[in-house]
Amino acid sequence: MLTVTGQKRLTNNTVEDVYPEWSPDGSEIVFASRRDDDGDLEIYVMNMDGTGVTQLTFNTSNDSHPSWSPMGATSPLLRTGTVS
Ligand SMILES: [Ca+2]
Repeated sequence: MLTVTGQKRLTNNTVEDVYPEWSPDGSEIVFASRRDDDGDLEIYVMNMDGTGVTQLTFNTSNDSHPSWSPMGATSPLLRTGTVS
C-alpha cells in the first residue's frame, strides 16, 4: 500500500504536463507533455520521485490519456487520442 506523507514537485517547465496516472505498483507515473518543443503532446514515464523521465511516443499527433495495463504489467498501455 502506498502512503503519501507530503508533496513534492515532480515537473518544472513552461509547458503542459497532463493526464498523470500511477503505475499499478506505485513505482512510476505515466503522463502526457508538450515538452519536446514541436507543440503536440507526447507520452512520458518517470519514476515516482520525478527522476528517469523517458519519452515513449514520437509523432506529430496529440498523444494523451495514457493508462497502465492490469496489475503486474511492466510498461504502460498507451492509448492515443486528439485533445480538443
Ligand atoms: Ca505526439
